[in-house]
This record gives sequence, structure tokens and C-alpha cells, in this order.
Amino acid sequence: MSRLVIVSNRVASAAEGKRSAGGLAVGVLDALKRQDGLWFGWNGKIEDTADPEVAFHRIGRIDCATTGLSRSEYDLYYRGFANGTLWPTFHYRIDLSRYDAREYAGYLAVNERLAGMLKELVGEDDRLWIHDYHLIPFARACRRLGLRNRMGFFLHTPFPPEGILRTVPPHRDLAEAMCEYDLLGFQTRGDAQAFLDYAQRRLGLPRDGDTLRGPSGPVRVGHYPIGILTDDVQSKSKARSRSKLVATLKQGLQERKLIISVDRLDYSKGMVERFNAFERLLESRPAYRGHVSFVQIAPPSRSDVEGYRHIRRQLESTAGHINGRWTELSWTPIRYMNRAYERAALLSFFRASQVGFVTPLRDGMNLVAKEYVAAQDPEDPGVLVLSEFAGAADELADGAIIVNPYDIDAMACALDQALDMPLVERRERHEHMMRVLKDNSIKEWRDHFLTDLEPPAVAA
Ligand code: ADQ
Repeated sequence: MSRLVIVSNRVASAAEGKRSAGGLAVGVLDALKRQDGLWFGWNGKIEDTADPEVAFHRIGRIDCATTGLSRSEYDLYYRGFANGTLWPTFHYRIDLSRYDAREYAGYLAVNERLAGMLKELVGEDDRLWIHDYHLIPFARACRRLGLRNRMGFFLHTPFPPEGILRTVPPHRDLAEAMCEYDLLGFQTRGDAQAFLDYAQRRLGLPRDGDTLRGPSGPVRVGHYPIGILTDDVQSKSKARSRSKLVATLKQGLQERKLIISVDRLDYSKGMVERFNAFERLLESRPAYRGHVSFVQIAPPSRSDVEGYRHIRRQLESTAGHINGRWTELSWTPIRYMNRAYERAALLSFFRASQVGFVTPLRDGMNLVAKEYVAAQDPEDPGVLVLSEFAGAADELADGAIIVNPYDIDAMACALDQALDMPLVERRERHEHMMRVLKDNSIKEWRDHFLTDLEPPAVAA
């Protein structure tokens, strides 16, 4: 019988799987709950041994197989090529990207080691669904070991245009490795198009509609915007809206309006520009001083990569500067928090706010934008201010206020418009966005991708 095998850089532990996770983990767990399958990848641990082994655990009914990374694998593959080269480049930050050939070799080697481990765990009819930029060469490594399974790849980040991709020296090798998959999925039409353009122009591959003729066979290319568990977000945010935490938040606000932002602390999320836009609002519209608070929740991530230490310092100094200038005895304009909150608590904070301020400089999708909308009270919804450079803007453009995150004045105007928006318009916009989110939930994302991964029907 054919099973679904999901491979991602990080596999949740049993404890993490029990806590309701976000993003990829939700999608993966939901996909696997429906059919027999396996989730394979890194367990998040750095091990002393040079050759970590496979271990097994279960999350509910789902089988998981994981391995650790040695210190040098972690440095070269994870911290090095994946997060020091690919992540910044795929987010158009070539100023933060670096290249080291040893790191690339380490990246390829980890993909090969993982492929070798997986080979022992899969049957020949199993479908393989590989996730994200850490594992681009995974299919090629599997093919070299003789695996002939159907293999699909989904990229959660943006895919940059050729001019940017070419700054990564092994760009051609990476693109060729992508052509070893049967199906390539991207978040937006623009990302899929960028890959097709590169493959046609640089690799000279012929194209027939959405399918490239790759050296090892047809490669189908599509866009599959990731969604959320819309109903689940809605019910969780409602259920928690009377919690102690929300009461404490409201008590601190003292009837002031609330603008909220929630991100992983990452330079792609546009937080410095966002802080500056909030200050511009205070400068240009004195009536808001003392009457609106901005809460930014941003737990640190990847703190051992240099770009992340820098953005953290920059955010601390920007928030400190703004608060130093505007704080009054009874009001602090920005509450900047590096701590993490449980998912259901975040959703209830979204529901208690008047504006969701989601302005990445570049983002594959940005699920926070979608969760913000789904968490609102339909009778009295908050307004989403969303960057045009988030993948989510393709779907939410008619309901959100769309901004260019580099335009500080325009973002300040958008905040003003959002804070002042009449109830009728808020409801209309919210209703529209909810329809979009329900029509393309995480279930549709998974089903569309897996349907397209099925082998093409053989003509009779
Ligand atoms: P991320 O860059 O991590 O994901 P995002 O989509 O915003 O970004 O968030 C993923 C999940 O993490 C969401 O469920 C969100 O609620 C949660 N999350 C974010 N910040 C959090 C915080 N401060 N505390 C707790 N939870 C938080 C990558 C890509 C995105 C893409 C996703 C899924 O970079 O563009 O949307 O994968 O494909």
C-alpha cells in the first residue's frame, strides 16, 4: 500500500506535537493524520557523534523517524548554507548572504546522509513530499541511491528572480537538483514563474504548459498557497477571549486602541520599518499620542546566525529610542517583547486588537496575516494592514489595507485609516477575507498538492 512520507528539516518531538503547533507542523500533522504515513527529518539536536543514528517516536497515530546533526553538519548545513546563504538570498537580502564552498559541500552531504537513511524506511510505492530550502537536493540524492518513488517539493519561502538567484555561486546545480522532483510547488504564481523563467532561460529546458521537460523526466511546476485551519483558529480565539491573559492585556491598555504584530525575530519581517511607521503616526497625528499602543511579540530565532544578532540589536535600539521620546507617566507607546506565547493566547490577543500590522519586506506566505483575520470577532473585526511583499497579499488584497513596507509615511497613513475605519467597512472587508480563507484552507493546500503528485494517468 502506498504511504505518504513527509521529509522536512525539523520534525516535532512528541511533546511539541501535542502542543498545537503552527505553520508547517500543522500542515504536516494534518496531512499525515488522514493517511498512513511517516514524518522524517532532524530532531533539532546537535549530537557529539559524527554519525547520528535514526530514532523513532509517535505523535498520536503518526510515525516519526528522526536523526540528530553532528556539530559540523549543523554549522555547515543548517547555520551555514541553508540559513546563511539560501534564506537571505531567497528573501532578496543579498547584502546579508555569504557563500562558502565548504558549507555548500556540507549541505549536499547532509542531504545525502538523510536520503540514505530514508531509503531504508520507504517502500517503492510510497509518495515523498519534501519541504523547504534545506532539502533542495534531497530528490537527487535519493535518485542516485536508486529510489524511483514519486517525489514532490514545496518551497515555503519566496523563489527569487534570476538576477538574485545567480548571486549564489552553485545556482545552476541547485536548479538542476530541483528538476529531479516530479512536482515543484511554490507559494505564489510569481515564485513559480521565477523558477520556470530560470529553468527555461538558464537550463534551456523545453516547457509544455506548466510542465518542464527535465533531463530525468517531466517536472510539473505549480503554485499552492498554504492556508490555515480557519475554523480551528476562529474557535480557539473565541474560546480564549475571556482568559486571564486577555484580561491582563486589556487592563494594561486602559481602553486604548491596540495595534499588534507577531513574528519570529527575523530581518525579513520588516520590524524596524514598522516601528518607524508607528513613530511617524505619533509625529503626524498628535491625537493618537497616549491613545494607542503597539505590541510587538517577537521571540528570537536562529540567534547563532550573525544577521539575526544584528537585527535584534537594531530593534532594541529603535524601540528604546521611540519609547524614550514618547513615553508618558501612564503610557508606553511600544511594548516590544522577545518572549513566546502559546498559540491560543496569541490568537486571543489578535481578537482583542483593532489592527494587525503585518509588514514583511519579503515573505513566502505569512500565516500570521491569515491567522489574524480568522481570529477576529465577525461582529467587530480588527483591520489587517499587510505588506504587498507577503505571499498572503495575493489572496487578501481586497480585504486588507495593502502597504509598501519601505514607505514609512504610507504605512503611517494606513495605520490611521485602519484605526479610524467605520464598522460597516471593517465587517465587509473581514467577510470577504474569511471567504477566501475558507475556500483555501490548509486542507485544500494539502489536497491540491497531493493530487498533483499522483502519477499521470496512462493512456489506454
Ligand atoms: P515563518 O517565517 O516562520 O514560516 P509565518 O508564516 O508568519 O512565518 O509563521 C508560521 C507559524 O509560526 C504561524 O502559525 C505563526 O502563528 C507562528 N508564529 C509566528 N511568529 C510567532 C510568535 N512570535 N510566537 C508564536 N508563534 C509564531 C515560513 C515562511 C512563511 C510561510 C510559512 C508556512 O517564511 O512565509 O508562511 O513558512 O509556509
